[in-house]
Amino acid sequence: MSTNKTFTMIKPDAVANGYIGAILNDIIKDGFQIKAMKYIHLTESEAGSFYAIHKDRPFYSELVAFMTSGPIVAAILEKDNAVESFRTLIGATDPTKAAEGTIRSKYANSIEANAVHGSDSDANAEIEGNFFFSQFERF
Ligand code: DGI
Repeated sequence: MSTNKTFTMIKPDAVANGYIGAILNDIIKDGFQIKAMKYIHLTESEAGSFYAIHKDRPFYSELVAFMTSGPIVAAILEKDNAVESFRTLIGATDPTKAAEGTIRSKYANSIEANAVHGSDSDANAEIEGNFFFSQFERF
């Protein structure tokens, strides 16, 4: 994956609250193109592997439980400067600290149930996109 790609998930809270359409609309209106997308319910093992980087943090088991509590939408997105641009669009991890108008400020409930994931580096965008999608699932 080149540097104009990022990876996102619409998390179980936002899916359960009916925000899939609104969030995708915000993403597309901001100039991102969807290169791959799927609607899935992660297993504990899949969520545990995806968040393995956080396995020593105190909230790891709660995070895995939350991410397996319902279906998610996973997607690869393309735009110039995608990683940074998407982090700006979603806002801070804690929605009470997220700038007004950002996706997390509009749709998130808490620091854990924070509506969306966005890769934090080009290297992680590639790893995360490869975790979910084969080459035949990309456009
Ligand atoms: O890159 P981010 O998703 O903005 O944030 P991160 O990489 O620091 O953390 C990954 C996810 O872990 C985050 O989206 C929600 C969860 N998380 C982060 N900090 C906390 C947390 N969950 C709980 N319960 N408490 C935290 O302090």
